[in-house]
Formats: sequence, structure tokens, C-alpha cells
Amino acid sequence: RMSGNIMFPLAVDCSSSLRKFVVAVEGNIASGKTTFLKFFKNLAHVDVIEEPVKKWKDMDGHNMLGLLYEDPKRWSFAFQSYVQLTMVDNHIRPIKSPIRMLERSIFSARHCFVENLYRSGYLDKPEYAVLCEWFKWITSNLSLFPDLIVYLRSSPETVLQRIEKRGRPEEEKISLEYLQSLHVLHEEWLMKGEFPCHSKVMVLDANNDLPTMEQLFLKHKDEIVGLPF
Ligand code: TTP
Ligand code: MG
Repeated sequence: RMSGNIMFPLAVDCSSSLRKFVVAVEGNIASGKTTFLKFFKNLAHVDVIEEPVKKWKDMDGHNMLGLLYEDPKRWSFAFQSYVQLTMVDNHIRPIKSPIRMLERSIFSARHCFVENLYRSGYLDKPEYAVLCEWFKWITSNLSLFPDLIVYLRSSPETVLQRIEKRGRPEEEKISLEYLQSLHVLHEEWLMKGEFPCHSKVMVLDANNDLPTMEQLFLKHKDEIVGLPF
């Protein structure tokens, strides 16, 4: 049937043997994910997918990220719905190079942020359930697991300082407590295996200054972007 066929190439593209090698960089807010991507951006065989934050700040003229922090109870559901859409887009958008490199993934949106907003009462149970159903449908119909997750592991104190220094206006209200609970969820997911994870995980200490981080990236370059095929 024609209607079925329209969706078919999409499903084939991301599960066939022509599939790209996928690297996702994960870690708390301001742990250095964008810096990591910049480091690998100019390699010819790597397509770095632009971070979705820009879209979250301007969705058809609406600053969704700003709304989230102004009134999380009101806006968490809408915000996380949109995050999930932009993440799927980043996972399956056609690219030319053999390696796809992503800032975050649909998995941290689900296991860290949605989970945290639910546990802290900003998402009601039915809202949480709808987001989880979408996540379940998406991840069981498309194969989105990164081959490698690079976890930039940081202390909540360090990233709070970086957030203050970088000064994104939307993020002024972020508290140490908020970063601590996000940290715990990253740990549960990537260190303790408390959510399903089929990706290889590389853990890098992200508390260092920029030159030290860049040395670390260089040291692990082959494991991260060396062609495995
Ligand atoms: P991050 O995705 O952590 O990106 P970043 O650019 O801040 O990180 P880095 O400095 O390491 O590059 O978060 C961006 C903002 O979006 C932050 O305020 C947290 C928020 N956010 C959510 O609220 N929910 C989500 O599901 C995600 C992925 C982010
Ligand atoms: Mg970033």
C-alpha cells in the first residue's frame, strides 16, 4: 500500500548495514559538550549535528527554553515534546559522512530531563506517560542507539560555575540542587545501568580546564572517530 511505503525508506535508512557510526556526547548542562563537538567538527569523515538549543530558543518565534525556566510547571510538557522532536530529527537526518556526531540524544532527554521533571513534580503523571509512550514508540520503531556515548562526567559545582560564567539569560535560575539531581540521573543511566543502554560508554573527567580537556580529546581521538570499518 502506498501510504505504508512513504514511511518505509526512513525505517530502512537507519537500521540497514549502511547505517552510520553514531557518537553522542552526553553530560550535565555546561559540562563541555559543544566544546567537544567543536574539537571534532573539521574532520572530513565526521558530520557534527548542530545542537538543538537554538531551535528551543526560537520555535516559530517562541523561546521555549525561556518559558521552561520561567514556569516549569506550565511549560515542561510542551518543552520536552519539542525537545523529543528535535532529537529524532538529529538522529535520522540524512548525512554524507560515515560518522554522525550528536550533542545529546533522545535518551538523555528521556532518562535525565523528563525523569527529573517528573520526579520533581513539574510533569504530572499523565503528561509523563504521554512523553514516555512517544519515546517508546520512537525507539522501538527506529534504531537510534548511539554506537558510542562519550560521557563528560562533571561535578555539579563545576558546571554551576560555568553556567554563571557563560550567562545564557534563560539559565539564570538554575540551582545547584537542580544540577545535582540531573547529575544523579546521568550517573544512574551511564554508570549504574539503571536504564536500558546498548551503547559503549567512554567516561571522560570534564572538571578540567579547556586546554586539559582538549589534550584528553586528542588522546582518545582514535577511539572516538577512528574508522571502525
Ligand atoms: P544541554 O543539552 O546540556 O546543552 P548545553 O549547551 O548547556 O551543554 P554544554 O555546555 O555541555 O554544551 O542543555 C541546554 C539547555 O536545555 C539547558 O538549560 C537544559 C535544557 N534541557 C532541558 O531542559 N531538557 C532537555 O531534555 C534537554 C536535552 C535540555
Ligand atoms: Mg552545548
